[in-house]
Amino acid sequence: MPLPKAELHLHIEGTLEPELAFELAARNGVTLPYGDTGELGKAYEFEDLQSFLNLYYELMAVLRTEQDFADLANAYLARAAAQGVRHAEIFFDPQAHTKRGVELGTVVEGLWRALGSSEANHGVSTRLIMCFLRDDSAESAMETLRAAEPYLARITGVGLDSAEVGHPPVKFREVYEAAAELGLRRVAHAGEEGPPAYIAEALDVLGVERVDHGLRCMEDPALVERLARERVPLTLCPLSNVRLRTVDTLADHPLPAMLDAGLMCTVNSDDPAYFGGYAGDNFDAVRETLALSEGRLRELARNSFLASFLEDDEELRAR
Ligand code: ES4
Ligand code: ZN
Repeated sequence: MPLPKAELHLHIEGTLEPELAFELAARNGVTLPYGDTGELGKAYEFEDLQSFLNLYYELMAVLRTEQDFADLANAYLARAAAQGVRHAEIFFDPQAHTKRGVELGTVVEGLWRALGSSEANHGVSTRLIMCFLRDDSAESAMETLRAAEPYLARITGVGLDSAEVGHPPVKFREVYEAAAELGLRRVAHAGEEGPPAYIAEALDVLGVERVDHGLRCMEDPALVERLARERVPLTLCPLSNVRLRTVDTLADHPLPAMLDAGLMCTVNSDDPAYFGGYAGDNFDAVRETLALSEGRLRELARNSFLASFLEDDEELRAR
């Protein structure tokens, strides 16, 4: 039995497996610049975040209809459930779809076809978090927030993702203020490729409740001390860090040092179809390669529920 856990850092578009990409391409009459899954498979060797994002955005071309988004999310939920995920807080990138002419309503309603019945079908409770692309303008993010107002019953929070360096959190100050006024929870990617200062800025300027990645906090001892004292959850993604070369090898991952420093760490999968594993695979990898004790693994699983946006009663039922 895999350890029950919550997944807090998962981009639904990053769960698009090559087989499903080709199936949807055929269904929608979309031509991919790869002949078959074998040829596509060779494109999964990444240099850095941007080289991954290029493929991630390219393959999204196959996602066109509500049913495509429903099929994508159902495939993810089935895999997650098999690896012990009881609760998933799922990111999606509305601008990556609206800029291709796919309406926000198609994305949200399509995802909801799967998420709305996920507890019954997969035994996985869910939340939806809408991410703004930080390499697009703040104006575009604000328009996206306004366009999402009819769907806010289905959206728990906002996040910030895509190319980090050169796009500091402060760029989105007004957008996050408006999101807070709408009652939305707030998270942001910070300290993946960007400097530790972006982590402090995400907390102080955007008011985030969790930091996605946060890995580079380890370069700033005063920041580590603050994050530990304030019990700020960090949603780490070990296999992602290896594939995007944020760490040299998994054996070099700072997770054990982060736990020893008292940081509230969680282990997540980020873009599992691209980085070689789902939530359980990430747990297995750190257990084996970083030699984490059973106590540490239980701590990581417990943190995932404590750091989730579940209400207390739901959280107790999920774990
Ligand atoms: C992402 Cl790994 C990562 N970092 C930033 N933005 C993203 N969007 C999808 N995956
Ligand atoms: Zn991410």
